[in-house]
This record gives sequence, C-alpha cells and structure tokens, in this order.
Amino acid sequence: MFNKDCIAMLLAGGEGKRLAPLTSSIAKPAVPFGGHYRIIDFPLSNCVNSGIDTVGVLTQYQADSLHDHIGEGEPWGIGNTVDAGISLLPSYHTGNDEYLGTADAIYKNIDYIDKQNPENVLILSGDHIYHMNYREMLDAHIANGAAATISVMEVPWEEAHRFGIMAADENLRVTEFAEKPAEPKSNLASMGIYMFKWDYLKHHLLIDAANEESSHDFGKDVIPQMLNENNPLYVYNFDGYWKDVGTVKSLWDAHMDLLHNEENWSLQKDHWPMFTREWRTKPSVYKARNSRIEHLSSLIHDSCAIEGHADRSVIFCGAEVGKGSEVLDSVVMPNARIGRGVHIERAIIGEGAIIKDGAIVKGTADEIMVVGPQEVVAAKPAVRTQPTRIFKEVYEKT
Ligand code: ADQ
Ligand code: ADP
Repeated sequence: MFNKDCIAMLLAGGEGKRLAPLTSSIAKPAVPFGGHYRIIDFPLSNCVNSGIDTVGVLTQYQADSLHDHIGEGEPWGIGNTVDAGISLLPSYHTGNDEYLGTADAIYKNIDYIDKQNPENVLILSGDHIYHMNYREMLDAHIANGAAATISVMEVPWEEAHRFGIMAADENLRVTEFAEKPAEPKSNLASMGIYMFKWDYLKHHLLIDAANEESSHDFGKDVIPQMLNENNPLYVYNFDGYWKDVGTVKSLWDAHMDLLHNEENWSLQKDHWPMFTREWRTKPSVYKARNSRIEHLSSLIHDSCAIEGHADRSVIFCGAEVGKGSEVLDSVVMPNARIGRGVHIERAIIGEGAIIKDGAIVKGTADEIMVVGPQEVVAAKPAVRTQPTRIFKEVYEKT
C-alpha cells in the first residue's frame, strides 16, 4: 500500500453551458486559453509545480476531448507509473452511469483514493486560471490541524453572488458559509479549491451519499454539512491572480488580463512552467508579412500567419488573419482562419472557425460575440447580431 501526504482530484465533468457555443463539442476544461494552452493545463501544471505526483481527473461531459488532451499524461512529466501519474476517471468507468454532482463524483471514486492511501486529498476545479503552490496550502492545513481548508480570496462585490461566500475569525477558522447567496454579506469568496483530511472527507461523503435530499455538491451540501457540525474548517488566503472562467465574459476578461499584466500576472514565469500537449497546426508560410501588429498590446503565437492588423488581442497558434483585416479587443483561437477585409471586435473566435472575406463580427459594450469552433461566418448578412444557431440557419439557406 502506498502512503502519500497529498493527492489531487480534479473535477472536470461539468457541462459549461454558460460558455456555449465554445463547449458545444468539448468539455469546459478543454477550452483553449492564452495562445496555446487549454484551461485544464493550469491546475495540472500547478500540481506538477507543487510536487503533487498523483492526480485523478474526473470527466463526464464530452470526456473524449479531455482524454485526447491528457492521454498518458506525458506532457506533464508525471505519466502513469505504478504508484503515480494522471489517471482519467470518467463516470462510465465507475459502473454508475453519471456523476450527479461534484461530491458524488468523488464519492464514486473512493476506491481509487483508498488505493493511493493519502493523508490529504486536494479537490480542484477544471475551470480556473491561476498559478498556485498547493504545498503552501497543505502546510497551512497541517499547521492549523484542520479537517478541511478552503482557499479564498476577495472578489469584486458585483460578482460575489456567483461564488460560495465565507466569513472567518481572526484565527482563520470558518464561521459562515453561503453558496451563491442572492445578497452576499461579504466578498470573501471560496475558490472551490479544498484540502481535506481523507478519512474526514470519506466519512462525510458516505453521509452525503445516504442523504436523499442532497444534490451531492461540495458547495451546496457537503461544506454546509461540515460547518453545521462545528468541525475545524479553515480558510487559506490566496493573494495571487485567480479567475473562474465559467462564462464567456470572464473568459474574455481573463485574456485581456494577460495583455494588461494585471497584478504581475504572466504565463511566462521561469519558476512556474506551464505544461501542455502541443496543438497540431500547419507551418505558416507567410508569417506576419505586411502585417501591422501592435506587439505591446497583443499576444500573438509564433505560428500565426498575420497579414492584417491586430490590436489588444490574443491570437492563438495556427491562426490566420488575411490582408486588410482588423482584429480588435478579441480572442482568436487555434487554427481559426480569418479572410481578407474582415472586421473583428470584442469577440471570441472559436478553434478552427472560418470567417469569410468582408465579414463583420462585432460584440457590444455589454456582450462579447462568440463564433463557435469550426463555424463558418460569411459576409452576408453583413453584420452578425443573431445568436449562433439562428445565424447558421439563415446562412445555410442563402
Ligand atoms: P461552481 O463554479 O458553480 O461553484 P461547478 O461548476 O458546479 O462549481 O463545479 C466545479 C467544477 O466541477 C468544474 O470544473 C466542473 O467542470 C466540475 N463538475 C461539475 N459537475 C461535475 C460532475 N457532475 N462531475 C464531475 N465534475 C463536475 C464552485 C463552488 C463555489 C465556489 C466556486 C469557485 O461551489 O462555492 O465559489 O466553485 O469557482
Ligand atoms: P454551467 O454552470 O456553465 O452550465 P458547470 O460546469 O458549472 O457549467 O455545470 C453546472 C452544474 O450542472 C454543475 O453544478 C454540475 O453539477 C451540473 N452538471 C453539469 N454537467 C452535468 C452532467 N453531465 N451530469 C450531471 N450534472 C451535471
């Protein structure tokens, strides 16, 4: 039997409806991010950099997209050996057809965790962009003698209702918790990153599984239940950059944050390498010829072919921008092909989408326009304002 101080379980099975149409054929954690990564690369790289060598990845919705990306875990250098590595734990492998909620997903993998025999289990989400040393959280958890430790940070007040909201005393012990309250009493948010003593968590998962009223979710059911029992729950204050990118606006915002160097946030940190499986892109033949790229304010991947103009934008690997086209305040995902004389503004262009010559794709001050992966947008109707599906029907008929 192994004996480990900490293993990680990464929840990656949510549907991600609010990121549609970017999640129409891939899971939310597989959505591209930051030039040539996918969202799940963030928690996985954090594990590697924190010296956590055993990670279970719980998949459900569009599981293949994550299985293809993770494969045997080679890009993360903790490939499957007998006693460590990244293990894919799809819901269909547990003998039960689905993971009902986040706590149910862990409950259905109790055998996997028991086999690793860990002291502590770290629960992670697959939709967060951040660099975090989980060892520091583990150290605080052990020093406090905590049964559970929850990472927290202050979020803007207007977003507080999207999160689990907490209060803690001067010793950092949790005193209150409310999952997504309509009227938040504070802006101290749970990051959905939990460190549990394994025997303690297992005990509570068994109680929760037997409760027919429960939705089997950490935020809605398990954490409130633990707090009711007056167990030693602590907060861990995180002070770096962190963003939940579960909505189109937050995904776009997180890309703009890369350009503005918010809080010294950058993906090129020597002491915190990012690991990923490289994309298949075709080699570019006319790279950046005649192009006008505002380098200072854009992030352009090396393999792009840009003949037009890009400003305040993130352009991913293998993307092409034709002559006379403008890309402003936008995100262009891998292998997207933007023709000539196209205007793109406040938009996210999905992987492999094709924007034909002369088309305009433009969001508004409140709404970011999204073109789905592999979608084709033509110049007619000239300005795209309809939701994706309606537009497709209009286009296909003309
Ligand atoms: P949410 O972000 O709403 O709130 P949710 O999206 O339900 O949490 O799930 C978190 C992670 O679990 C996601 O990565 C998702 O893909 C995955 N997941 C969801 N359902 C799953 C299932 N059935 N099987 C496997 N994986 C699943 C949570 C907390 C809040 C906290 C925020 C911070 O509940 O208290 O504030 O995270 O982002
Ligand atoms: P979004 O909120 O954008 O739709 P999430 O990934 O946050 O995306 O999922 C929302 C909720 O739906 C989660 O609480 C999760 O428990 C539930 N959920 C998502 N996909 C499934 C699924 N395939 N089976 C069961 N529950 C799911």
